Amino acid sequence: WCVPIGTQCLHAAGAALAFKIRKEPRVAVCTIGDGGSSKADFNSALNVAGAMNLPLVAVIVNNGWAISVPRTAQTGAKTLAQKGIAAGLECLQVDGNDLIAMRAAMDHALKRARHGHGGMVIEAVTYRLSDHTTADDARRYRSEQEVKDAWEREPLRRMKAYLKSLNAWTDDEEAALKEQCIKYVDAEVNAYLETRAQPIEAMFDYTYADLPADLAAQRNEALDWEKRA
Ligand SMILES: Cc1ncc(C[n+]2csc(CCOP(=O)(O)OP(=O)(O)O)c2C)c(N)n1
Ligand SMILES: [Mg+2]
Repeated sequence: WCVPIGTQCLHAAGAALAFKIRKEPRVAVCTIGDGGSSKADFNSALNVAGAMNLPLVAVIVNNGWAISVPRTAQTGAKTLAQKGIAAGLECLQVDGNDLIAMRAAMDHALKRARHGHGGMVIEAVTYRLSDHTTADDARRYRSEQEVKDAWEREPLRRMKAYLKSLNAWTDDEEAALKEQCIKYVDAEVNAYLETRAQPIEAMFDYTYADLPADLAAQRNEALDWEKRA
């Protein structure tokens, strides 16, 4: 999980290369946003996956927006899936709000890659229903209507309607599941809130086997500062 967008694709390509060298029947999967698919790192990862026939599956979560930049301003490419063509990868654009279609696409991609037939790019077409972050206010750059329309295609609602049409899901089951989810989330949140604060030197302690001299000096300074505080 990386904050610098795109680098995870290179890590995934590296992992895929390791699987190949070790002859392990494993596949590296990375996900990236529509915005991230414009980054050099993403394209480099696809290139090496094609050149070395690596078991890499790149899933582009095309939710229509990269913070305030719309998909239309992101690239001149007609689809994001086609970005894999130049790299020699198989590419597929899927309705990302259709759980069953996504599952089928991933099964296909994983099977191919696991059997040595190479990497694949899957573009999942979906929509970002919320703000990008709590620091964002999406009302400044997109219409309420657009968001309202997207809610009609919201994947969980769609799945629920489908299951109900098959008599495979009831309101009671839904209520029970929601209660179970709320309990689970509350327990995790409470466990997090009870996490002890790390000691000040922790920020120096887990990156280097041998701390470089300048950081060692800063570590001492931090400890002195804490003693004085
Ligand atoms: C290299 C880099 N540049 C800029 C940012 C700031 N940033 C964080 S999220 C984001 C937009 C990402 O959009 P997208 O790839 O479509 O992903 P989404 O959030 O929509 O899933 C940007 C520009 C970053 N984290 N890393
Ligand atoms: Mg996006």
